[in-house]
Amino acid sequence: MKMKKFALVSAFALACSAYAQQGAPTGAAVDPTADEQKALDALKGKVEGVIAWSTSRANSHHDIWLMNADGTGAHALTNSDNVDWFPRIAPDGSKVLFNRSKGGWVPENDANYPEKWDLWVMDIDGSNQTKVVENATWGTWRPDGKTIVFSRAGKVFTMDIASKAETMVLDGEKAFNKSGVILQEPNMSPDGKHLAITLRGSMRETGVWDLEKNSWTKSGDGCQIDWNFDGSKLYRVNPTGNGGTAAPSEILWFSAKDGKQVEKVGFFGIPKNVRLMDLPGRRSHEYFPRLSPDGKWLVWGATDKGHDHDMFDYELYMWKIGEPVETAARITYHSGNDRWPDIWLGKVPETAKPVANVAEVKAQAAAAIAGGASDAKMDELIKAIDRLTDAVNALTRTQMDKNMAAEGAEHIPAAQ
Ligand SMILES: [Ca+2]
Ligand SMILES: [Ca+2]
Repeated sequence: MKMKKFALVSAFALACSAYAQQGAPTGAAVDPTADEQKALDALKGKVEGVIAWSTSRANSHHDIWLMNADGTGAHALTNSDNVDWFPRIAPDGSKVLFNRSKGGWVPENDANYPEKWDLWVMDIDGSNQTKVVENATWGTWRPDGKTIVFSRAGKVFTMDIASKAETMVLDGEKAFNKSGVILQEPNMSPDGKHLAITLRGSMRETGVWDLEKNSWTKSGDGCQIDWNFDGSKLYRVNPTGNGGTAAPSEILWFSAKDGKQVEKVGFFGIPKNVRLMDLPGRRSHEYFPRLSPDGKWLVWGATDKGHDHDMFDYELYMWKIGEPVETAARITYHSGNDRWPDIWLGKVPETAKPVANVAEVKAQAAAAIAGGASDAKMDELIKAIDRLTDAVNALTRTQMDKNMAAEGAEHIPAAQ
């Protein structure tokens, strides 16, 4: 009897833990504090562009969403049972490349298993979702917008999108003469000569691989190492600084010369000039740093508690580099998971202007009427309704054209 009870309890525990792993919390919208609202208001009109990111707010399996770079106009681009994340906006702003799980819930911890993921591309309005690479993760664009770079566990490839021709550019096990090396988030320098890589698996560090000299320059610990727009800077997450309730975390940046990091982080600590962002206060567990294409803005995600990239309540921030830290504006207000922002500056191509989702606007309107809403939310709502009205007008015009054509077709024979 005891054994039976034990087996039952074990089965229940197993079922619970399996259930707990099936997705991220969807959470609920929250209001800005007075200080947050002030920083958000100050951001308005200062930056034109869009931010794509991955969120669980409407779907525990994460969709890709898009918003204006000042935090307004947030709306979903994807809506699938698969996990969609790591969006990267094309250099011309017309498309988004992203990771999609092959089936249902797959945690970000499994990014090192390429057999669980494919790379997809869609237009910036969410249309034309197309699979571009099988069994791959960490897809990024080359500056020409015609080639992508991606990872398959221990190997890095480039692929010409038109011909689908793949070229292996780095084999981690051979390069480091070590089995089980994982090449995570390989970011190619703008000149194509270097790869900034986060090593995982049997090695654990960040650094730069020189593709011509076949040599490695270690950056340090941490993860998510990447280049600025002209390759003159490297930036990454480091396990130091304030950290919310989880491990310490801050964003560092370094000068880069010939692909090599100039300032060193080590025994003597961290030079002051390489500290880029370490928010004061609780929400300081920073990850997913991304510099804008002009190098002037930093967007990132941070939690005030917990660490898991795809489960905890990360919120996104925008900051104009060099301005006082108080001007860092929180641009998402939702207790669901918000991760991996990418920023593109400019005016989104007119033909691909995002249209608000009807159900989303309806829900927002109902919530605003029921509970009152902040000015920022009302602004967002009004803009969403405007976009919806435009879309309905366009549809009505199309239908009127069709009706007139149909009537014309009937009237012509009648008049004869
Ligand atoms: Ca921090
Ligand atoms: Ca959040």
